Amino acid sequence: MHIRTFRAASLQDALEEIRNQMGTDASVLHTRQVRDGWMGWLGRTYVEVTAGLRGVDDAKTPDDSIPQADAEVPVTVPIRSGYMQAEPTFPGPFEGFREQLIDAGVSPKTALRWLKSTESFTVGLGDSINEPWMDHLQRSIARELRIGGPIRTQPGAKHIVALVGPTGVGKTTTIAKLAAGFRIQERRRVGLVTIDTFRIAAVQQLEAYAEIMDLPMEVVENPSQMQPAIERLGDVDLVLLDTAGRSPSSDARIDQLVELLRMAQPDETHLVMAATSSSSTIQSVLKGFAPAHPTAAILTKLDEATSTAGVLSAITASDDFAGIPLSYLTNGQQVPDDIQVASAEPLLSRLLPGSFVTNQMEAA
Ligand SMILES: Nc1nc2c(ncn2[C@@H]2O[C@H](COP(=O)(O)OP(=O)(O)OP(=O)(O)O)[C@@H](O)[C@H]2O)c(=O)[nH]1
Ligand SMILES: [Mg+2]
Repeated sequence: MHIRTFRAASLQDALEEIRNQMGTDASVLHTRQVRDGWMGWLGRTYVEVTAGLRGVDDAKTPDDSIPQADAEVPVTVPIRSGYMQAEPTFPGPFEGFREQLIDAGVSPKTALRWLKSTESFTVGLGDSINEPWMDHLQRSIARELRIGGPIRTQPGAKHIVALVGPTGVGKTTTIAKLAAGFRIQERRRVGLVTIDTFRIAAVQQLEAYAEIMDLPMEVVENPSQMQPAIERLGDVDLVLLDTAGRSPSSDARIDQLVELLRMAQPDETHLVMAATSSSSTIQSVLKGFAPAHPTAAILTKLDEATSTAGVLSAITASDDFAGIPLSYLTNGQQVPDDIQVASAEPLLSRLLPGSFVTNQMEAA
C-alpha cells in the first residue's frame, strides 16, 4: 500500500489534497489534530490525515517506482489566508447547521469559520465523535467567546462603573439590579449618578430605585457638574453611572457621551446591548460606541431571544475582531433577580431556535 500523510487547516482541505494527489481511490487510514510551534505553544493547529492507496503495486518490491510509506515527512497543504473559494460541503448535520446559522443572522463567512473549526475539533476527538454534533459546535463557538467576569469592588475604593448603550436596551434596569446586588448581597456602599436628563421620566425611574434601596443619587446635567456630583456621593465603594440611550450612528450624541465620561473617569465602561438584536445591529453598536472605549459588554433580554447565533457572531473573536469580554447577562424585568454573571452556557444553549437543537440531538 502506498501511504502518505497530509497536513492542512481542516479535514476538508486535507481530503481535497488527498483526492488531487492520490486520486479518488485513496482511503483515509488515520486522522489527528496536531499543533506546530515549541511544545505545541504559539503554533497553528493542523489536521493530519494519513491516507493509503491499495493497488497492483502492492505486490512489488521496495525498490519499485512508487514511493513507500513516508509518514515522517507529512505533506503540508498550504493554509489559505481567506476561506474556501468554492463553497465546501460539510458532512452530516454540519450542512444543516450552516443553513440554520445563516437563517439566524450569522454571516456566511462566520458560519463557515465556526463549522470548519468544529470539523477539525471533532477530528481530534476520535471515538467521542458520536457525541451530539450540537455540543461540538457550541464548544467551537465557546472557544471564541470572551468572558470578562463581574465588577470587583473594594471597600472605600470608589470604583466608578458607567453603563452606556442604545436606547431601551435595559441600562437603567441593569443599574438597579447591580445596585441591589452590591448593596444587599455584597454589603457595599453604592451611589448612583444619572446623566440621563433628556427625559424627566428617566430621572424619576432611577430615583425610584434609589429611594427603595436607600442609595445616594446625583443628577448631572452637563460635564462640569460631573466631578462635584461624584464628590457629593461621599464615601461609597461603588458609583454606578447611568447614561441616556444614544443611537450609535449619531456622532454628536456619542461625542457628548465621551465628554461626560471623560469628566467621570470611570474605571469600567460596560456597553449594554440587547441579546434580541441582529448581528448587524450589534456590529453597528460596537462600532458606534467605540469612542466611549467600552471595557466590557452586558447582554440584556436573553429571556426574549429565540436565537443567540447572530449576537454571538458579532461579539466573538475572529481574525478581524478581538471580541468583547462579557460581564453580565440579564434575563427578565425583575429587579434585582434577573441578572447573572456572564458565562457561556446560557448563550450557547439558545444558539439556534429550540426545535432545531432538539432535532439534531435526537438525530445524533
Ligand atoms: N424581557 C426583558 N426586559 C428587560 C430586561 N432588562 C430591561 N428590560 C425592560 O426593557 C425596558 C427598557 O429598560 P430600561 O432600563 O428603561 O432601558 P434603558 O436602556 O435605560 O432605556 P433608555 O434610558 O431609554 O435608553 C423596560 O421595560 C425594562 O423592564 C431583560 O433582561 N429582559
Ligand atoms: Mg435608562
